[in-house]
Amino acid sequence: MSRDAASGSLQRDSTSAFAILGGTPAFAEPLHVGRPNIGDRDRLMARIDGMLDRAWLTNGGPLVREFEESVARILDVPHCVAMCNGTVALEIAIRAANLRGEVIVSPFTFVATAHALQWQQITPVFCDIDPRTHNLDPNRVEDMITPRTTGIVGVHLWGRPCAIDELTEIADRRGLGLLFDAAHAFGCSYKGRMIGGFGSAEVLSFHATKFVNSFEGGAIVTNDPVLADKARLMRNFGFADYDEVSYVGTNGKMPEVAAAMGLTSLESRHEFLEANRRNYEAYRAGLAGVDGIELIVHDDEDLVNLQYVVIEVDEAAGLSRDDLQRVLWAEGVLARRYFFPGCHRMEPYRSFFPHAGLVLPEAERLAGRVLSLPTGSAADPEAIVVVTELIRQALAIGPQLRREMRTAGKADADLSAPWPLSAAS
Ligand code: T4K
Repeated sequence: MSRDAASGSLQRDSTSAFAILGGTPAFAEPLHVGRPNIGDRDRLMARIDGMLDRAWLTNGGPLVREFEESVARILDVPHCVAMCNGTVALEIAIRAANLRGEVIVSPFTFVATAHALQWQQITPVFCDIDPRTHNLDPNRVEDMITPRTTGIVGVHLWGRPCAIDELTEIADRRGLGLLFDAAHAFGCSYKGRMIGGFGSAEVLSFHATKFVNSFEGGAIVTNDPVLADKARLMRNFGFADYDEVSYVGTNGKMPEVAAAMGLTSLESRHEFLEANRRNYEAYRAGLAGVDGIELIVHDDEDLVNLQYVVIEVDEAAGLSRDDLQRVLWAEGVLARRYFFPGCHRMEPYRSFFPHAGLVLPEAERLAGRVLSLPTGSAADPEAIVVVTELIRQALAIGPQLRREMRTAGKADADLSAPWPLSAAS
């Protein structure tokens, strides 16, 4: 943090005080979205020591089995099949659930959800979202069903559950498979039941940036023993025995070192949640009453992990989302436009469906408004107060700031990765 930010005297009451127009940045080091939650290092190192002593590094080792049992217990689901990452877990779940042809999915998600289908020559059919939940709008799903449709993949974006009851009813009535991408939803619940037990299967991500992480990792969780067995075989090349292969398979195995991190991370999940809650409340307090900014909310009845803090920026208040992002980046706050511009505007989908945007008005609108802000156990609460002050003060003089950014040639500043991705300092 710079000296004025650290002393709590952040003053951005004139346009020239903002770093984008020549002022001193609030943060000397970039403040990232997605800084990993690191659990107890001693516990991690002890597990890694044990792994090295056993000389059992992957292929169904004891740490992976313990991790699977722990996840299954926490989510109250009978089967957990750990994988090397969430994307491969999605691919395997899609194959194990026998989805083919066309599958209905939200365009407003990380591109992995769509890619996991397309990778297997299944066409993702993008269906518009509900602007209140950011998730698939069940009222639009039926319009997208064709004779080639075999399933629906819902995404619990930001850990907020999909319209699970409605999607289940549609899938059952129309004879479709139903999977959920629960990459954001570990530890979240829906109507008193843990996310993980809905649809034919749900898919988790334990990527470094997730609430609970195993460096890289993922899992399929399901109530269906047949699907779980299939997924177990598929993640290990289809091997049912030393010399017998029963399905086409891949290498989706989670290594022991990842499970060591996953188990350690699970042990600290209550502390991670506490940090996320503290941060979320600081954002809520700091952004209250700021015209043009809406912080996404969660249902009080549900369990949450609060791993994403997302605001919607209404351009009518004077600054567009991109203007605000440029202002924040100049200050060292690396807010992210998750999930701009929407999968349908990424390749290969934009070439396949160049006019998809016409039937996705809500996804298009939302992709222009959202901004994810730093949180997690690595985010210093004082830093969050500074971030909210920056936003508040920028919006207070929004139209003037925007005009002067234009005059200074800063309104088009590049929003591609500003720091080397491999060396996020
Ligand atoms: N479905 C959904 C809905 C998902 O969101 C995701 C993944 C998946 C499926 C697929 O699951 P995985 O196959 O990944 O298990 C990041 C993550 O890589 C990705 O896991 C996540 N969603 C997505 C939302 O975010 P990028 O391309 O934005 O990552 P990157 O490299 O820009 O990192 C984000 C920020 O995190 C950086 O600004 C710095 C910080 N960071 C990152 C890493 C890896 C660190 O500080 N330390 C680190 O080690 O995708």
